[in-house]
Amino acid sequence: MNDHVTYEVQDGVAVLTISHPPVNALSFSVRSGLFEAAERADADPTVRSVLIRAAGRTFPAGADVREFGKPRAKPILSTVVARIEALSKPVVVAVQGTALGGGFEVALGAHYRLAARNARFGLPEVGLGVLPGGGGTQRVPRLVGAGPALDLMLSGKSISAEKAKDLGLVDVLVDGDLAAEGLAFARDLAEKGAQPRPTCDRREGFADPAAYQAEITARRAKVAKARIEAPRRIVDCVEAAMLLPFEAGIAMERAAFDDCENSDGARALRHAFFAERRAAKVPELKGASLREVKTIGVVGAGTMGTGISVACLDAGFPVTLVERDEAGLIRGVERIDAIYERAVARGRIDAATRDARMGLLTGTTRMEDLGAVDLVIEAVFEEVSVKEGVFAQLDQVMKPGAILATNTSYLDINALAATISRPQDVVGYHFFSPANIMKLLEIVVADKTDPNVVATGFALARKLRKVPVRAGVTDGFIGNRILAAYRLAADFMLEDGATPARIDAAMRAYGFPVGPYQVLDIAGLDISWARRKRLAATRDPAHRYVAIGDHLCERGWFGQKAGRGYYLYEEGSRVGTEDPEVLEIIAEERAAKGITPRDFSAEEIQARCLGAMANEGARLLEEGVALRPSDIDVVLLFGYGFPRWRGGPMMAADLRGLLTVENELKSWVEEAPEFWTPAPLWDELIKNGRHFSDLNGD
Ligand code: 3H9
Repeated sequence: MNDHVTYEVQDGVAVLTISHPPVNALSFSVRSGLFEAAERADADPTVRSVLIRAAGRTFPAGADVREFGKPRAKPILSTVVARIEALSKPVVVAVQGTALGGGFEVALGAHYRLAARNARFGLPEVGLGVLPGGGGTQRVPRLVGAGPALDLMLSGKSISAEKAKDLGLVDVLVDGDLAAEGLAFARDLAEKGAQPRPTCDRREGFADPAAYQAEITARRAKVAKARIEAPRRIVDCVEAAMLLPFEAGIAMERAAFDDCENSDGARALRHAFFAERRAAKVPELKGASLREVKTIGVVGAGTMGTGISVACLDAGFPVTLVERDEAGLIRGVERIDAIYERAVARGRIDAATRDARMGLLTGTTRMEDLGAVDLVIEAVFEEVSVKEGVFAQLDQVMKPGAILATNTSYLDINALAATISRPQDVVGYHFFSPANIMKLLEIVVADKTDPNVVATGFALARKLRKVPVRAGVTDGFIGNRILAAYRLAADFMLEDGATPARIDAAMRAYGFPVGPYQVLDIAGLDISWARRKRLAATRDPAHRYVAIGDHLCERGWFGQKAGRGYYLYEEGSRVGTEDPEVLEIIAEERAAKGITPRDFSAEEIQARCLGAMANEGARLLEEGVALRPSDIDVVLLFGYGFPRWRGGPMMAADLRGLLTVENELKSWVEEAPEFWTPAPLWDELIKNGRHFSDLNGD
């Protein structure tokens, strides 16, 4: 029919094959091809039944998300699905891979569904801030009822083909040749004189109307406070499926989809989806020849070293873990063992998997044992002299061509690399704690890092199931530079009249799981104190400096682990309460600087924190530390709890309006010119009517 949908007739079966790599997304050409092919099959007197299948690795993984937010060319998906469903001959689909979103909806338009046993089905639209828009909200409940339908649509999680069959969404599981089985099934249907079996006419899912309605009521309560609109609209549509005629339900779904598609939340979530994938595309990949990484060494068996080891073991790498002394090594191995024990206890892995992974771990106190490994990740104490010592030792023992990655959060990797004979092999891998769980991996490229080493890092990150982002060398790389700006903006407000609790509440209201002072208390105030002390010598005395955190640290109030920090913690409690003595310290600091305290609304707190982050992001772009604005967003989304439905600080600035944000920054300049002065990039974008997203380069 066109390049993306072919039509052929075999043994009286019209075979419609979708071919639109890589994931057979249902873009305009696929939709129109399917529509025309359905018409043709209906009209062709030699055709007695129809098979819809997909070439390549997967049945369509959904609508083409790149078309979202733009006028959609007709036929729209729900028209295509309705056309397939209305065919006067039985229609069979054969599903392999992941039938997601619109792909699943196409399958629901068919009359019979075959699936490869390892196929998966899902309705992930909610993760993009929308709802199934190809009739899914009306057809799935007809087959399975409200509960399972809402599980699929509200969680966005996919289910196995077996589960789909148990629920009644799939008719037959296929172990052998799917295309051949599909063809045979369609031919058999024709021979038996089977009739179309449109899903829109089915009512199995409505068998118990009271239970259906009870499910709706319960879910409606659950999603009442959702931060995006889609979950509420999903519940409304599923309710309508039982109460309204099919066509009216479809119209309601359409209207809800349109509303959600153009919301800020959906735009931000789409941005996050593509930003994550874009981040993996770095210039070093072009023409790279990857270095082989089959074995990994980790130096340092503290929290980071053990977490990194688990991440590597989970990916199937043999890991040699090095610690200075026997006692430290034993503690480290015990920590790893405890992580796996917990995973078994929670049913995430079985005992055999744990044993296999622990079997890949070798502990040692001898650096020479790293002589044969392909990659060493150094995760020792964050102190230049300690790291330099380890680097010198590694330089002696590592084989030529092995990669030396440092898990520093702040230190100058160029300087570190310059201390050894092979700076080209040195790269930064900035993991986030807990390193076996947190998705983000900043890959820090030093001046002399060999591009092949960078490319190898990106390939490895995929194996470790991390989201890698390229960063240049600077104090704190991307994430901690933005974090420092965020905290400074918060500290200024603290000094000017806000309280930790007020700032934290405002940022939680924005969507962060915890506020900046809660994070400091959890992470330990001593870490950022060490950084401030390190930078003290080079700090310009004219720059505004807030010493409140230092005063807490001087008292040993390092946060939760010390029982007090910005908040007070009852013995063993992780929930802090406001500490009058901290408020006293803040008041004294204000008095010493002659500041008259004033109120800050939640909106102002949010605007200042976000403005500071975006401005720092603009500086990182100007300095070339970040390749593109969306990389900064990915770092904040995957490493710092930035709410995904806000898209990240750069996207949030785009959505708010660059001129608005820049004007706010300008209005605060007098308070701390070195901090609040907008980076020149703001003006450059604004005067050309551009946004940060225009710099993402696709
Ligand atoms: C929907 O269906 C709405 C309907 O109900 C109603 C409509 C009216 N569109 O992830 P990968 C690209 S909403 C466009 O690296 P994997 C992706 O960007 C949709 N492009 O592979 C990448 O491009 P590039 C509901 C898409 O093997 C390439 O394909 N569906 C889409 O790790 C490979 O992707 C979803 O939300 C798309 N839908 O994972 C499913 N999907 O190479 C979204 C992928 O240029 N997709 N691309 O960077 C996924 O979850 C994963 O891609 C999948 C494969 C699991 C399928």
